[in-house]
Amino acid sequence: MEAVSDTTGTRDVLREHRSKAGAGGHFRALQGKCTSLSFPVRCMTSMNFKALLFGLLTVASIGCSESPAAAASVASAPAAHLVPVPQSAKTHPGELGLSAAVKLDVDAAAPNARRTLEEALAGLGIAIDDAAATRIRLQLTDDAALGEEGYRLVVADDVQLSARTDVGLLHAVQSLRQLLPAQAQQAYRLPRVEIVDAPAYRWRGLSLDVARSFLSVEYLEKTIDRMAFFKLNRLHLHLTDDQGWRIEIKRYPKLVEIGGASAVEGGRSGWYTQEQLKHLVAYAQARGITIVPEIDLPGHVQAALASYNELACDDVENLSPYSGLEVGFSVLCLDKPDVVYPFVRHVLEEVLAIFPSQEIHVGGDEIKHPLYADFVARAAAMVDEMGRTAIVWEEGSVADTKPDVLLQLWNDSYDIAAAVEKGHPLILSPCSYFYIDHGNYAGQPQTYDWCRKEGVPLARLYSFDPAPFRTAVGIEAALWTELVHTDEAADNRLWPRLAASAELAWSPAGQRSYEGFRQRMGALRTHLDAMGIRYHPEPDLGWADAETEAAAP
Ligand code: TNX
Repeated sequence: MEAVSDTTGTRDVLREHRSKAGAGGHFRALQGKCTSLSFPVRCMTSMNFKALLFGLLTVASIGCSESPAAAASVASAPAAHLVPVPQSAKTHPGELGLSAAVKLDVDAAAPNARRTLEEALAGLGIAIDDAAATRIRLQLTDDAALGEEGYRLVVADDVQLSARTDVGLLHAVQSLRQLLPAQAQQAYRLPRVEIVDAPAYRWRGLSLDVARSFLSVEYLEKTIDRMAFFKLNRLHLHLTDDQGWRIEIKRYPKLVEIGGASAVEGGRSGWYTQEQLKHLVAYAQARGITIVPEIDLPGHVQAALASYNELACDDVENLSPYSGLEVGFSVLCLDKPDVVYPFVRHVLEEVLAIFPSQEIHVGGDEIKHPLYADFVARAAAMVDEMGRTAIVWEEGSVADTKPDVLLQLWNDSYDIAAAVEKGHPLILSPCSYFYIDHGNYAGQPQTYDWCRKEGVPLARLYSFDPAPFRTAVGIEAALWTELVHTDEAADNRLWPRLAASAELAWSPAGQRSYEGFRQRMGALRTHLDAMGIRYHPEPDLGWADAETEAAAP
């Protein structure tokens, strides 16, 4: 049973769960409350821009064009529609024509940028030919101002992309893709632009819950490609929960044999082999994305308890797999440290051997237990000893951890001030903006509304301001899958909202405006179509005509 709150809710839950105990059965009830109200949240009333939209869409020019004269003179030239909007962009008169072939000149130390560019050109039917008139140059430079991920993109008489790293060049290539059409054409026209760009935040993420309902490796690959197009760089996989355990742990094979075979009711079961996960890690890395694994502990562990009953406190056998929607009822038996901590260590050792990510998520949400803070401190210290840095959900701020432990904020009103004072970096996922299991519009079928009863429409998400969070490292949208059981439904919840989230994390506040985003994103629709995305038919972008079956689970 869940108490639905008003505009920006906290997750007040009375969770009741029935689990079988031997021949009989018992009930456990636990009252949890995600607490306290101190952080101010901007509650925008839902806006309706439909009437304005089509007029605005016709005014197609780059959001940050610097000179009015240049803007006027490029009126007939192709427009630069970029999402996220770059830090700075100057448009110049005229255009650069590209024909059937280009000459490539690529620094050997940028293999990922090269491959991405070659694939993009091949997709457009543009050949690579040393004798071609126009050159595209990818160059590593030592311009410290660009940072690790920044880049310059200049379209003049040829196309010059430069950056300090392969990742920076990858981002430059993605911008070039956005300047080009999505489909092959006879000839191409590029606007003459000079872009200097770098991200506002180093953490630009998506959290995907593959535990409630499984998502295939193929779907994750597609999602990685699409994320890269918008310069997102962290894919957080919520690999374990009550309803399923999705990561093979060789030392504990029953975790996937039993825990991988269940799912939320109506959802998909399944699990990933370690080989598949290593493949995904490499696939993502080649696209500038780090996969961040989460093993949710010490709660949300029914799938683990069902697999290895000795991890539970009760002297029971055959703890059953769980397929309901409740949360907060299962916990590792913290009164048996000799059982629990070796288990946690062994699991983490295998997880770390698969995922090179510096940050490793150990969960820590929605559990009340006298030994909770002790557990979080020990788990975070374990990760630290293994040379990595722990992430825990906001509740973990009660634990005595090193200040470099990252906290992931998810209740808008959680009192995080003391943790910020201690210096903890924050990943921002306040639910009334970034829980995209909530509706694209109020009342969307198969969506939650416990955090915000009007759902999380595109305009609402875009209105978030990360600036007040002094220690924020970035933003992460979260797609929980209790109610998302197909790839189509996942696409519908993710897009276009994930692109808005990418812009908030990448672009400086001074360049952002919802009107500008609507124009630029509206113009990228053909790219989303080309990528096969089953996006929400978002009226604010003029996409209401899009066919969708995705309201279904
Ligand atoms: C809260 S956010 C949860 C998840 C649910 C989600 C549903 C968090 C740390 N816990 O377990 O899936 O709400 O919106």
